[in-house]
Amino acid sequence: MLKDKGLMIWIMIFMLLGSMQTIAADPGIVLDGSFKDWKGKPNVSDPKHDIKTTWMDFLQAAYFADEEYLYLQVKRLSAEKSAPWHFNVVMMNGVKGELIEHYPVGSKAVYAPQFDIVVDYQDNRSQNGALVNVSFEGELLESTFSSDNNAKIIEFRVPLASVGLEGQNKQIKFMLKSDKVNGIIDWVPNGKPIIVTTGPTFFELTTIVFFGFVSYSAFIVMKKRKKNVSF
Ligand SMILES: [Ca+2]
Ligand SMILES: [Ca+2]
Repeated sequence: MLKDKGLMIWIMIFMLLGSMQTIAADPGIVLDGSFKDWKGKPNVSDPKHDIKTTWMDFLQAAYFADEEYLYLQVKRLSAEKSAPWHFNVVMMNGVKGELIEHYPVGSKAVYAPQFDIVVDYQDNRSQNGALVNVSFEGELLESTFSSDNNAKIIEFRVPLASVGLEGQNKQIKFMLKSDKVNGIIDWVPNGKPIIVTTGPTFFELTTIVFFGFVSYSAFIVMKKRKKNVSF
């Protein structure tokens, strides 16, 4: 009986350690225009000069998804302060929202909802950085001051609930779509969409595996003890 109590205390200590690990290791992205938090996140590169307008020319997209949001860091070739930078995040497997006709590859139409991203220097031309506005079907959802000094690199997030893809372990398929210039659209990536799976994160998974291991060990110990009862 005393031995079982001791075991219970050990299990509780392990559980506490496990939950502390989850909190300490949360790999969240902060939308602040500082990009250190993107280290180690997956990314897709895009060729330069595949669209004539250099300030619409995507170079790279890094991405990360939790249960609620798809986070993106987007780089372009140059910045243009006289015009807002508009592009779309097309949610290829979105199940909510207006289905818009797209042609990401050749002449085959794809129907998918999209977010509108507008990077705007309005009223802020003398200052460093720019506002990144995220809208869905005309409604402004997020507005964050989250670019580098000349807004060549931005970070933002889109809420997955708008397109019905919120929740854990959901597969998200998306593409970036520039505005059209001389009949050309810069798509990221070229060809198939980016696929990312929503949380739990690697760290949460580690904790779950850890818990599983602890529970299993405890179970084995209990079993052995029950077998060895001799007092
Ligand atoms: Ca950041
Ligand atoms: Ca490009």
